[in-house]
Amino acid sequence: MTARLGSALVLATLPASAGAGLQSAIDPHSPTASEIDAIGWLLYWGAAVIFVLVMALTVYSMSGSERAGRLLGHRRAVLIGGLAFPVVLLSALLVYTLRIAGDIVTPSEPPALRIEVVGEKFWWRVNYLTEAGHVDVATANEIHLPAGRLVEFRLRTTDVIHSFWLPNLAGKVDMIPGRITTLRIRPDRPGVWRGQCAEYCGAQHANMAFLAVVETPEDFDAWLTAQRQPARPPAAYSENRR
Ligand SMILES: [Cu+2]
Repeated sequence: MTARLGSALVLATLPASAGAGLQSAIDPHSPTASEIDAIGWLLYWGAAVIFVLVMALTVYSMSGSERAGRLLGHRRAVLIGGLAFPVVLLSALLVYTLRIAGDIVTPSEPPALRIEVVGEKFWWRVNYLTEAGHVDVATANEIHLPAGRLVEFRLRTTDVIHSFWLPNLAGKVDMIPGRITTLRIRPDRPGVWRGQCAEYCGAQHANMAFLAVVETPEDFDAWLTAQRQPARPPAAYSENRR
């Protein structure tokens, strides 16, 4: 019990920077991920304040003081604390989160690039699309993105439900058989982040991970051009054939 309380206290005092990492929702690197991060911290601190308040009132109610009994046992206290307060607070939170969800889903401008990601058992097929929607270049388990550019992901699956989750850059979006879901991401700077399938999809689900490599737009264009070239056999292979 003491150990659990100790680790809870350590968690509570961690600075926000402690979450910095390869795969972390509290180390956001896109406007969308920053908004989700802000909702997370608001809920975390809001819940912490309400918890402390409720515990303080509980202790006060058990103190045996007559005044506490009069105040907390009054009908008005029950109506305000038990009904009005949660209704007002939860309604405000609903409006706030719906507004952010609207910002995330509604495109503010046309995307600079469209990428189709197909969930397969148990890997990720990544198709870079031309303006006409044809496959330009395809990769597996690695997604290259240009920093500062808005990218639209078209997410689909060929088998079961998977969930595309790249926490440093966006929230998770399900890939549902027979449907195409979309997600828009504007990575803020070059870097490498890790994503994974967030919906149990079978025995190898835990191995269904990918890397997102965010590069400067120039490096990204060079990478895309190189990918369009026919694959060359490795040097060792050509030597063996000689
Ligand atoms: Cu999966």
